[in-house]
Amino acid sequence: MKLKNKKWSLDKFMQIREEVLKQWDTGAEVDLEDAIEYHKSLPEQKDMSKKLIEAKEEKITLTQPRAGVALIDEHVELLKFLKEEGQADLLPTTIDSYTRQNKYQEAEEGIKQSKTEERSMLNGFPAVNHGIKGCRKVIESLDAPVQVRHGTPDARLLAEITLAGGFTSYEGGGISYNIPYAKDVSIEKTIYDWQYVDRLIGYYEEKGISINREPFGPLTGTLVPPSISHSVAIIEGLLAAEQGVKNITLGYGQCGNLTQDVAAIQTLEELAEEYLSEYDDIVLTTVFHQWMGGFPQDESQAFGVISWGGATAALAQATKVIVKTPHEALGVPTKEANAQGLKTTKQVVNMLKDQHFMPNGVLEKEKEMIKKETKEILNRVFELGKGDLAKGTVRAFEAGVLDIPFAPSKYNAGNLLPARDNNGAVRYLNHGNLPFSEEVINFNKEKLEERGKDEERDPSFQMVIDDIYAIGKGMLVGKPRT
Ligand code: 8ZB
Repeated sequence: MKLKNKKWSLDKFMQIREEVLKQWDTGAEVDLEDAIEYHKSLPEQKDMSKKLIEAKEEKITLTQPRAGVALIDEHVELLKFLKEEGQADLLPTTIDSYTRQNKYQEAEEGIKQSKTEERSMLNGFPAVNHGIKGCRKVIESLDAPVQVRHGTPDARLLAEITLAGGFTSYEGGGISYNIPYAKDVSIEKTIYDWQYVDRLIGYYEEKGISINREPFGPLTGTLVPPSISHSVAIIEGLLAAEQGVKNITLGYGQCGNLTQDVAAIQTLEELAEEYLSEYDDIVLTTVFHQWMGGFPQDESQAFGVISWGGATAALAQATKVIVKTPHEALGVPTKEANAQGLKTTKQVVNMLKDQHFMPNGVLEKEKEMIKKETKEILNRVFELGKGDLAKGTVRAFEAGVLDIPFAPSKYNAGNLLPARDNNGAVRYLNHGNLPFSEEVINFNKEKLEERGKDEERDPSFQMVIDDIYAIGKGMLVGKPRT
């Protein structure tokens, strides 16, 4: 395996870059020196890294939606509305599915059709096709930092164009944008391709431009135990830091139990600080994702789910919260529905900003177990790589030491079975090949037995199924009698 966790030389980066920029004709427009100058000319309020550092210092939780449409003017109008009407603190640009699969010809067709039909025929903004000029028009029209949000296994050209276009934050990673999104792309390839993205951002950083990087925390979004998503987030944070990235936001998707979710955000930051301490000048922040699983169709019920996510994010003191909309069960939301989700969240976050979740025995125990589980996983990953995290990650997926529930990728073992305990916290019903100690195994087992007793059934796969469908029925835990 030639993959290794070592900062790429500028020569190696520049050599591969030549090929990357040829993947679509807008690649030829990218000039790094011009891009650096452009970023230097942007006002401070468009700088994601700065905004996040301020929020972390002030201990406030910023709101951010998801949004993207096919055409530039309509996209600007949408984002302006979310900022003004929805009071969004940070803005996104969600990229369309063709671009995520590097199908730029199809994206071009989508742009043409959107113009004739006078409505968006793509489920996001095709940034590669719009090129640097198109991206800069978006950035210049808005008065907030804008992040690229996507789901792209090979996101190299997209990064070149959007960063040169003035975006100041880039989501994704070699694991988090592969295993939940692709069926047959190897983890070795995506880690390599994301080293390129991180090296590009490392280059900007060397020139004084700090681009924020955010691994995609929630993974498959349903019943992902915190120690799984923490392991992936910390690995991607470390791989990014090695390539010179400095401003890192690690994410976690709401599981639904308040204590577990607060413990998860706190341990994510504490663990990451520990693991990343070998790198200088890293700034770490956190992002809490409102409920990423199935949503109730009913809009009032959806607002309940959204509010609970907002409340948890605020009590956990996450640096930002990614907001859902009352249209979640239906597909891409209207701008009005998107603003409603934002305003609901802002209301709750504001009401809770002076309240903290007080440490208590239960929170401390939860934190202790998340840390233990995560460290047991990461220790084995390092061992498998003989100290090299990139190699270790590839081997860990082969061995099922890293395993993400409900993922489509054939490079994922898929042996894990998570289920909720009696309080709704996500536990390991079956830990597959995860390298857990007796203590961790027994802790999870006892928690699930407690639920089994209450429900007069043995913990089994039926619980997993019931839990997946519970929220659609208005519940968190899939209890048979409710
Ligand atoms: C992994 C992210 C899934 C979430 C939302 C989905 C879901 C996707 C768009 C969007 C607004 C878009 N999402 N594309 N929301 N505009 N173009 O991302 O609804 O919540």
